[in-house]
Amino acid sequence: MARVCPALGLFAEGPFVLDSGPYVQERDMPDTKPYELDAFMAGLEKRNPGQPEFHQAVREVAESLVPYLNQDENRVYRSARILERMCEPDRVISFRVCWQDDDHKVHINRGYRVQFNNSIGPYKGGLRFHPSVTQSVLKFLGFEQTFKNALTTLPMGGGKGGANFDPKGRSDAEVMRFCQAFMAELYRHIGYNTDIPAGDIGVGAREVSYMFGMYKKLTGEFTGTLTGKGLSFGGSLIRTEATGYGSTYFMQDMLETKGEAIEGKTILVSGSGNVAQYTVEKCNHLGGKVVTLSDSGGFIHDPDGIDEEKLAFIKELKNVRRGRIAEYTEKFGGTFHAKERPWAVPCDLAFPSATQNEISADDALTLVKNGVLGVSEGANMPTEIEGVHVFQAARVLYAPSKAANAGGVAVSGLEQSQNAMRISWSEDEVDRRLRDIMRDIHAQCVRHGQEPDGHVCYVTGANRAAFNKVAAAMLAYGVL
Ligand code: NDP
Ligand code: 2IT
Repeated sequence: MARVCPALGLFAEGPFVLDSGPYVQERDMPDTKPYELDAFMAGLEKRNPGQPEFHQAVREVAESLVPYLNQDENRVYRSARILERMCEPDRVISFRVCWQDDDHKVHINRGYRVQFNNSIGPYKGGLRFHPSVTQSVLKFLGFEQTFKNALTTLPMGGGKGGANFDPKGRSDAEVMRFCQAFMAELYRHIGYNTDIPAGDIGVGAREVSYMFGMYKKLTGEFTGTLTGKGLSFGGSLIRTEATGYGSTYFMQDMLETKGEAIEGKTILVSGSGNVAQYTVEKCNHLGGKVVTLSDSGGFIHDPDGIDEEKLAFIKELKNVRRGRIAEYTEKFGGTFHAKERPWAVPCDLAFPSATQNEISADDALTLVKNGVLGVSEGANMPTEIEGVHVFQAARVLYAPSKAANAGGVAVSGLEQSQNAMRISWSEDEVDRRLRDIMRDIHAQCVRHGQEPDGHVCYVTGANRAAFNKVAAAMLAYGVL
């Protein structure tokens, strides 16, 4: 009887024993037909009609995994249909959110929580409030989150949620009423051992605080069920900074493999929210020069660089006054490019940090033509799949979002640990742990993504490393 080790390869005889007991024998692997990518995707698209973002996220993963799973030593995964199971969320919860605006007008939004996969820990992932939120968007985000969270080395499953609510132009009181109405339904589905939401686009400290307050009131319990909380009620130092810092740390690690550094580099950042702001801050600390930022109205280009003083203005503009990026040029000069993205500005490094599909294949070609060295994705899935192929073909140091932006959820995991222990770590302690986690994710990508000639495909590396971890747990549980 051949024994099969999913992560380590095929052994000579005897059943393969996972860490804790269950084993898989040849007779239990009846169905080991190799995958064919297009047929696999056609099936997925048929089962999930009208969900293009979800299709795109699965395709990017399947491109890395199909050749891997078709290796003979990995037939145990094929037989157990782990990939198919990973593409089906555990459940999708959808609910009505009713609230009144300041003029007493009644509004109805749709709220969701996609609990994607809890094989290696409770569901964990952010909430997005944006008019573009659909089930497809949240399924793509929940699917990605499962892989991302596995890479962090922390025990977190994948989930995502949100609503098609547009916070733009809404008063604090309206945002508060929306958050409370949203939580009045969501609270029954979450908990510190089941599902732990956090922020994402349109959900920052203000919204997490309103939601946490409502959760606490409804349950009568003070637990760490949301992360990204305020520092006086269980939040972690460095959580606000973590995604931007983490994506910059990842770029540092990629550059180091080529004997390069961030110092002296010209850098494009898109977005101007949480992730973008702290990417600029860390790049500045490391001696880089960031020359762009953007919002949905367009981008600003400041060839002199967005230094600390200018960044302080951006933080006040975006986090307090909630104004438009165009205002930057009125104060500091430079140019504003309405309805454009920054990718045609010549640069060494790019940090897309706004939203999905903000880099097309043409944008990627322009970046490559201009000699871009590295791309680190602060946003989730900011590059269209054809753009990913451009970066891969040009052998750019290209970090896909599930590796590059995992620092945010990693520090959320550290916030949960601190809440469970009822202690608070210092800024240095959390930042040191974040740095170590990002280094570890980089090492996992190298281990699983290095090609025979030494080139590292971070897409392959991230997808295979994360798959191995989640798949081992799913295999151990049997057919569920
Ligand atoms: P914020 O809400 O703080 O900022 C979002 C920024 O992106 C704003 O500048 C916004 O501009 C811009 N943006 C949003 N949607 C669009 C759009 N459709 N077109 C153009 N610009 C757009 O969100 P975050 O900074 O938290 O999130 C940014 C990205 O990072 C997202 O992809 C998110 O999923 C990802 N991410 C966030 C993490 C976190 O910890 N916050 C962790 C990991 C990933 P405008 O104000 O005009 O809408
Ligand atoms: O996409 C992401 O990883 C986040 N929005 C952060 C999730 C979290 O739970 O901190």
